[in-house]
Amino acid sequence: VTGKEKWPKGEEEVWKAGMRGVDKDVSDITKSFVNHAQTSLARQAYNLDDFGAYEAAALAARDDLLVNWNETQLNYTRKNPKRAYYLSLEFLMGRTLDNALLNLGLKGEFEEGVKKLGFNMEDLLEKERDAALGNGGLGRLAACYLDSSASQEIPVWGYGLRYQYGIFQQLISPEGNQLEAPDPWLEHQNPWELPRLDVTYEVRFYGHAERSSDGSGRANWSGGQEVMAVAYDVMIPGYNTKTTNNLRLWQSKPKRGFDLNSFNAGNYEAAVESSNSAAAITSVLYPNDHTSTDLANEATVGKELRLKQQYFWTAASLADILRRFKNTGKPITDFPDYAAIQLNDTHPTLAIPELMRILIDEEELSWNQAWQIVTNTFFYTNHTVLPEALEKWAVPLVEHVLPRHLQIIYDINMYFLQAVEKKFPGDRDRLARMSLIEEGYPKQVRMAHLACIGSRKVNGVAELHSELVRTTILKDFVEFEGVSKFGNVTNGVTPRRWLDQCNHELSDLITKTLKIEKKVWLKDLAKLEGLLAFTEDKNFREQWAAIKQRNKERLARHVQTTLGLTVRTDAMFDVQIKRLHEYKRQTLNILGVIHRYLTLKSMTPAERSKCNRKVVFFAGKAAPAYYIAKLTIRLIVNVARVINADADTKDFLQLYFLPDYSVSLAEVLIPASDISQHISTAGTEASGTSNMKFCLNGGLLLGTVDGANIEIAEEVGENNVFFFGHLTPAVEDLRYQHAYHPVPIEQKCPALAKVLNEVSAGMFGDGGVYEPLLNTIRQGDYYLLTDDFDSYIAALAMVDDAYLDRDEWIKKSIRTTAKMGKFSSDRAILEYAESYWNLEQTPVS
Ligand code: T68
Repeated sequence: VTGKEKWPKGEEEVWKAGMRGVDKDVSDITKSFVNHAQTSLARQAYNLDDFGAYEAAALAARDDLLVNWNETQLNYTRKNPKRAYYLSLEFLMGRTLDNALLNLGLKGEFEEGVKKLGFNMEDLLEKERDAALGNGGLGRLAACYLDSSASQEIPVWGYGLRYQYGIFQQLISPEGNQLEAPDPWLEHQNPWELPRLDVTYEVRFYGHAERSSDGSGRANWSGGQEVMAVAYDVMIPGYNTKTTNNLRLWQSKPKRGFDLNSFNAGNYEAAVESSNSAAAITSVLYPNDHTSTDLANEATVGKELRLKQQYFWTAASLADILRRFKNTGKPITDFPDYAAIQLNDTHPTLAIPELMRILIDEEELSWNQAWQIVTNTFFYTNHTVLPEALEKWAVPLVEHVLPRHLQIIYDINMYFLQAVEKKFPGDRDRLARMSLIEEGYPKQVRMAHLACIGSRKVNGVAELHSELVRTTILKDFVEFEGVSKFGNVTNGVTPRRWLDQCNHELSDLITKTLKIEKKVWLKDLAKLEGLLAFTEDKNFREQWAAIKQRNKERLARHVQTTLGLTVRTDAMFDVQIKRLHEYKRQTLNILGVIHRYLTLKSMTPAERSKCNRKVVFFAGKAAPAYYIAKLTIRLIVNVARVINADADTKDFLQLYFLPDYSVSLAEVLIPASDISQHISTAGTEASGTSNMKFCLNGGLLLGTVDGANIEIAEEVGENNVFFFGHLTPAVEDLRYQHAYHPVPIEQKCPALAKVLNEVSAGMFGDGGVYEPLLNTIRQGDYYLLTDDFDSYIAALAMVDDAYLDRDEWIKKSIRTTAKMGKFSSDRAILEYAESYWNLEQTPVS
């Protein structure tokens, strides 16, 4: 298809007369809305409630998206540019309607339209459920990158899984325990997806792999279970452009409905068994982040299902990518010139042996030809250096589920170790360290090593993290392959969702102040720097502060309506929201809160009256099997109960744990924060992305010298952030001290000892319950709370001091937002496109 060809079928005029464009007028929009209410939803003015109205608005918007989506895909087919494929097991999209209307440029028109029909847009937006197909930062990053790819007109497709159940819904029991409930997000029809029931692939599991005896290295893999992958497409509109990219999610279904033999024999359970097992593959998102499958304490069947998810998804995605490539008629050796495949962490690493399998067994290429193609196609992003989070798969399990792939992995390993041996003769330790197979019972496949050697380039997600990748987990690989393969792309966030949508008042003020059109600066975020010229403008500062205040009131209303609790808004809002994990040190924060409480209690009323008022918010989910993380939630909830009820202190300190953290909750919390906490043990948080979101919204940052905090401080200046704690190079020594020369806490950190003792003694309910949590600090203290506690408390005091000078605080807030240009995901995605994938912007013409 070139664009110059003759009209393919029928009469061009008749076709064209039937085609619609994007509805731009309010009257077209209301018409489309009413049409959908009437014919898609079978409702009218008499029985259309807010949820139905949301659905009608969504269907109207969807029609507009589809117009652009069709044009974009046709444009790509015609121009056939090189494309990138972003393989991610998680896409944490949140809600879609508001973003779709923003990107289409139709927010105002839709608002006006639904108003004419008797609805309020804000209420309708609230009716949409989050698409929560992710755990945390990694999944949300994927969503931001899709938004930026489309906005920057870069041909990127996402590939993921269509889970029936996303991340669990978090409930908090009266005792303060996290309970998990299913998230049936597909209960209602999902207007944002397009089922492609005709786009299907067969995926095989188990069976036998027999190597051919002709010396070709090929093998025949047969038998086992065959499952179908069905495509569901999600439209990804760019901001202020026609470009609307695609996210393809795979759903599993049985190859045959049911087993007729068993059915006819009257054995109905056996008849549907295989179809149940096929459907199970995409039924649920795994809720473990940063936890190896071992540590998550899963039964063997659980691990097998996760492995099957990974293979199912990579096999279907690769088959689809190859089919698209083959349609162009180019020789297979050209594949890397037309496709770059980005591996979002090691989860899609099976794509490497899978592509080898296809090229060798099906395309009949030689090993070297195949390896050449593979290593020019893949790119690998690492998101963690925590040893326990590096993915490994037991060899016997891989052999059972994917017998041919295990053969290929062993062959890759053999050729690889031969090359290492050649470069470093006789260095057996090195071979053992670098091998794809870790010795032990059972042996395990090291997925990060496989991803590394099978990729063209490897990157970390912030400067410090990328340096740690080069000097720790992949050090040997840098020595073997050269440092130029190992780069950095600092993460970014989309300013559309994380500034304009979640904080439109601030966005409007910025537009008015800079006198630059919103559609310009939202795609060129460095323009925010222009705000620096206004820090001395009193009137501007007042408007800035007033918006922050209204955002706090919006959050307070949200807490009032959802939890029935009254939050005071004449206080500093201090927020820590992220997955619960020991390395992120929510424990440090809650112990700091207790310390503040004890200090307030010890004061006279007169002394107290000079203190800052402060409200502390926590939110985040713990992996269901992560006992210590769940205990931390319980402690926070019970400390909140005591503190919020204490008449002496409650005017000065309030504490809330907001249940069921989500993208939508983040959109309310982030704009309301005065200070947010990013306090991981140095060297453990790869990047963090919420730190960027808070700062973009004028919240100041309290953090350790870790991840992207460092680059944020470089941008905004160290006097505008609050840093504390030991630095990365000290961590190893400190851990050694804890292990071999422990000093009692009473001696090392009396302030912390006092806090721990109060918890043990039952100040927040049965102290015994918390002993396992407190013991992680008393014994071993792997995350160095006793080392950082004093400097943490000192940093909190500096935050208090700074907040007392409100005018200076507002200036810091403005300076922070002004210097956030670097952290747009547009910048990040352009770096990937230029320095990694070698892609060009391909606007719809
Ligand atoms: C996060 N990783 C990093 N992992 O922790 C964070 N892991 O520093 C970084 O900013 C972010 O990635 C984006 O780069 C994760 O979120 C997971 O969620 C995860 C999920 C499954 C298995 C392992």
